[in-house]
Amino acid sequence: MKTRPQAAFSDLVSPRFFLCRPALTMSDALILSNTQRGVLTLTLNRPGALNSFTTAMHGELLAALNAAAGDSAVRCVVLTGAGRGFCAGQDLSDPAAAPDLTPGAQPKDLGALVARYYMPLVQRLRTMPVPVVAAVNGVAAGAGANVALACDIVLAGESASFVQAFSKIGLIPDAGGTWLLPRLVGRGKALGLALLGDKLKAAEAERLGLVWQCVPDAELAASAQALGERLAGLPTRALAATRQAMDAASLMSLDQALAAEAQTQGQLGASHDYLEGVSAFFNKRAPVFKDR
Ligand code: T3D
Repeated sequence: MKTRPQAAFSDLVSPRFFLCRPALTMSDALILSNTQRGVLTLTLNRPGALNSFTTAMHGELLAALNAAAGDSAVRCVVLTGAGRGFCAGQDLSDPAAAPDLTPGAQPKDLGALVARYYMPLVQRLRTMPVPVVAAVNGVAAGAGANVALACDIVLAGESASFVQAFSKIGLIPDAGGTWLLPRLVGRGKALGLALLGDKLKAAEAERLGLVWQCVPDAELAASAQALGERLAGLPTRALAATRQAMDAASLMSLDQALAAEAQTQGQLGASHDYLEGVSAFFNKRAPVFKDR
């Protein structure tokens, strides 16, 4: 039997969520949800299959993210996994994706599956009106790794690892991997990771700049909550605009980026949070940001 350090996120998951959804029990829900002090923690909950994605889990995760996007009480989202893994990517046994191994059988349309499920998920993460933190509590493989890397800040427990598992089953990195990886670590390292599919440990991922910080496993849940609360206290609209501006600027000339910055600054300069930030600065008090 494998014994690995287990993140303590289950401690944060409130039974209240299940009580208000009588059709579900704790073990049925594929996404566990808990909000504390403006931080919504979403936990991928298929630990027996390392939280790999089924179409059903995709549906619940996207619904939870959409609900969070429309809920002004949520000022940061933390995404993590139940049990010893973060997410092993596509569930290779899900009927939607599993190849029919009978000779001559029609191949599954993986392109349609990726376009229907992974595209909207990554697009949703990159357009959330609040910051999104990935708290990677164990192995993150295939699309599971790239979903984590699509989040704004990635915290990794020291036993976490990242595997671009695609090449081992004859695929290319998806869920944004071809775009994200070279931007995070440069073309050379990105190709090395993608072609070889080796397991990258959390400490090395931090050294390469693939993740923000590697923390002791026992501290991951508390660190993610503390980081989430810090982000929740910042001017949310400006944070989302910062992500949007940086993503857009990566495809622009300097002149175009300067013009885009001026345009966005023009919008943010008319916000409550700008007035509040400047007022708090001159009055030497803590700001209270409200915009979403
Ligand atoms: O549909 C499409 O294919 C297009 C979309 C593609 C997106 C993708 O994500 S493609 C990449 C899919 N993911 C993988 O190829 C990763 C497969 N898993 C692994 O390589 C390893 O499991 C890990 C490196 C992630 C972890 O290894 P280890 O030794 O810690 O755990 P394990 O013993 O291999 O797995 C534990 C259990 O989870 C095991 O089940 P069992 O034997 O205890 O009943 C294993 O079968 C299951 N599991 C792990 N990954 C998946 C999975 N079951 C279904 N799908 C998985 N991806």
